Parts: sequence; structure tokens; C-alpha cells
Amino acid sequence: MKYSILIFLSFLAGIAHAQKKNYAIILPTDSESEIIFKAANIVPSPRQLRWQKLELTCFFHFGVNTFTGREWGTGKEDPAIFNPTKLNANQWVKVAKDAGFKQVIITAKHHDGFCLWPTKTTEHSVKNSPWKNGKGDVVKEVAEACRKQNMGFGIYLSPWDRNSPYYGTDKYNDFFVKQLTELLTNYGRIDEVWFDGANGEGPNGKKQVYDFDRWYKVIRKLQPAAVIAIMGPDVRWVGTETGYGRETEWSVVPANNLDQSTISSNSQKSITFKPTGDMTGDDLGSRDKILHAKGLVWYPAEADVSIRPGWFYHEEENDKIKSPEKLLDIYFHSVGRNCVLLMNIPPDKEGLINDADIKILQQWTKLRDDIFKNNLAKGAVITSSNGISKQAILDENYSTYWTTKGKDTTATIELKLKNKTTFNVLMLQENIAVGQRIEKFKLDYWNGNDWEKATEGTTVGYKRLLEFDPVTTDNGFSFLKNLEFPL
Ligand code: FUL
Repeated sequence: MKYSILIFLSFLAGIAHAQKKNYAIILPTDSESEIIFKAANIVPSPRQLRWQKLELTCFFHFGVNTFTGREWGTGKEDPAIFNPTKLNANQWVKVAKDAGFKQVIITAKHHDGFCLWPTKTTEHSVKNSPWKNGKGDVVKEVAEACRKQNMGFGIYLSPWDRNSPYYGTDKYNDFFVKQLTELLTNYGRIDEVWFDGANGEGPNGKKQVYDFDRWYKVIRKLQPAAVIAIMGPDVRWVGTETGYGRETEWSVVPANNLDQSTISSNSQKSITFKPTGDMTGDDLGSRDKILHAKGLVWYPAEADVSIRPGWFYHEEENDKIKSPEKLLDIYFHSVGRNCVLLMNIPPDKEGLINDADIKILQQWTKLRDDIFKNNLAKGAVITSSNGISKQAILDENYSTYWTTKGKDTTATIELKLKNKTTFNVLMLQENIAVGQRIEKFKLDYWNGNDWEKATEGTTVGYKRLLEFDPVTTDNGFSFLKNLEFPL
């Protein structure tokens, strides 16, 4: 059993004047405090902020692999094998929505090159399958289901293509732009474009140099609200496929490949850059890292994981679905660690989300509801010696927030609860619309004689969830002692 205390806060110390951007250039002459000031004032672009607030997004891996049992197709599959007899995208989207997901991403094309829409660019697609006599379009069905059920919609288009004869030549980039253009013009609003980093050999044994910059321009022009994820400038891969984020997760990280002259010569509000370098280490955005950077950028983490061992549906894995408790642990360590969780729920051969997955998802949803539906801090009397807007701490409204007075960098908030209460979960949120600032926090509770530590942590960001041994307060508890944040 978990009992939760939910807190909404952010720290801002009198610096509302600077024009807010999602990047900053660090000059060789900048002092340490100037660099910290710049880092604390970098904000997400509107598309990044919308995406972060989704918290839960869902992958649908579906294609020829669903029918062959493979994870990576060869590109030589016969389209005749693609024949889901009961495909119902409304069911997929409803299952996702009922489990709390806000956006879905369909694998429009995986590494095998088979297209789930009737593209004009290749014969290797649904149009040559028996499904709906070659008249079907999976991308369209999912897009329409999302629109109907008010869910975000995104596409995965694999750069690696083991079928295309163009792969490994300049023509492949043209071919890829045509595929992107079809997907970004024929299916309404696209909220996320997901580029995988895999760059294997094509059918002729050649590797491809991907023209990412050109692809980004196409996306920005045709779908300016879409975030470009993983091999893209808006959303960073957390670094594993386990669904677990870092203990310390900064959304502002060094971007040493920012082109300083181009950026300073125009006043654009957000930047489009190609990710380079290793972003999988334990520490990406601490003071140590940012003090040696040439540029800083808002580049938040997405944690992807499959509900099953594989990304595609395999019947023999029906009894290997992650348990509701495991999914809850993943939730605490992804959404609860300043990441968006992208969970894969692969439709089966019939073209439906399997009952086995649905059952687990329902149990997971209930576990979350039981923890978070009742905020045990509700109605507490709040004192905060050097803060402003203290009522915002518990108002459950993301856009109102508590902050310190002036340039104070530490603060204490004390909540006096109405009744004696036992709890073991703490939820904190920063208002990232003004930046990410909290470096350290501690939760103390009054044990009847003294203040005792219940838990502590480093970054908060969009959301931080902590579970600890249950504590019971006699009287009240002090929360967030010794706060520090970079200003
Ligand atoms: C990986 C791919 O190779 C997997 O098949 C899957 O699509 C996953 C989300 O990304 O890199």
C-alpha cells in the first residue's frame, strides 16, 4: 500500500526579464555565476512543453514482424503475409487511453522497409497485402482513431531500410523525404516524429549517410508542432530501453555542436540541431558538465520500454508480460524521474491488443489511481519563511507555483497536516515553463521529538516521485529543507 503527498512548486528568483529560449551560448568570458544564470533560464520550446506534460505515451510496433515472429525483418518478406483479420485501431487507442496514455506512435515503417500505408514510393507496403484487398491504410486508421478519441498521434519512420534498393546511395535521402512528406501531409496533425539511430546495411550491403538536417527542415515546414525524437533535436533518448531514467535528470544539457555564429545571427526562438556525442552517461547536466560547455540546450529525456520482452507481438511471450508492479516501478523511475515514458504495447496477429496485455494494463492503472487519487497533504497549513505564492504548492494547478523571494537559493516549506497521517510517497513538480532549477531537496518529518529525514533527492524537473519507508507524523512535517537551485 502506498500513501502519497503531492506537491507542486517551482523556484524563480526575480529574473523574468530575459527573453526565454530553449538554448544558450556560453561565451569564453562568462563567469561561473553567469553560466548558471543562463542554464536556469533556458526553457522548453512550446512543442517540448506540450510533450513533457503528456507524461505517458505509447508505441504500437506492428508490421511484417508481427506475422514472422522476428524482431528485425530482413526486408525480403512477402507482403502477402501481412493479413490481420480483425484490425481495429479504435481498440488500440482506447486501450492506451484507458491506461492513461496521452499520445501514441505507430511504426509506419520498421527496419524491414514494409510500409503500413499505401505509399507511392515502394511496392513493399500494405497495398500489396491481402489485408482489405490491398485497399487498407493502418496509418490512417490509427490517425483517425486518435483524432476521434482526442489523443496525440506520432509516427516512427525507420531510417534504416533493409528493403529499399536506394539504401546506401544519395537517392535514398530523396526517397526518405518522399515517405516523410506523404506521412506529414496526408494524415492531419502529427505530434511526434521518432527516428531510431540504427544504421545497418541495406539489401546491397551498403550503409547510408542520413541527411538529418534536410529531414528536419521538411518536418518543421509541414508539421511545426511535432517534436522530433531520439535522432532529433527536441527529445533525447534516456540511454537504455529499460524504462528507467537517471536519479539526477537535468533537461538542460551541454550542446557543444551548436553553431554559435548562425544562432547569434538570427533571433529564432528555438533551435534545430543534430544530436552528436554520447548522451548515455550518468551525469549529463550537473554544474561540472555545464561549466565546461560551449552551448546549453533544453533537451529532455524520453524513456522507452516494451511491455513484453520484444517490441513486436509474439504469442510465446503472452506469459512474459511485465507485471503491474514492475510497470509501477517503471512509472516511478521514468515519469517520476523527469522523463516521458514511451511504453510499447504491440498489437497481435489479429490486429488487436491482446487480452493478456489489457489485463495487466488495467491492474497497473488501478495501482496508480490508488496511490495518486488522494493527496494526503490536502488542506495542510503551509508556512514558508522566504517564499511567495505558498498556496500554489497544494492547488494541483501546474501553471501556478511557489517560489523563493528575491535571489534566495534555499528555502524551507512546512506543512502542518490536519490529522495524524502515515505516508510513503512524495510527488514534487517544478514549473518547467520558467526553467529547471532544483538541485537538491530533503523531506523531514516530525517524529514527536525531533525532525527526522524521510527522503531526499537531487533534481525534480517536470515531476519527481519518491517512495520511502512509511512515516507517521504526530503533528506536522517540514518539507524541503536545505533547498538549493542554481541562481
Ligand atoms: C530500436 C529498434 O531496433 C527496435 O526494433 C525498436 O524499434 C526500438 C524502439 O528501437 O532501436
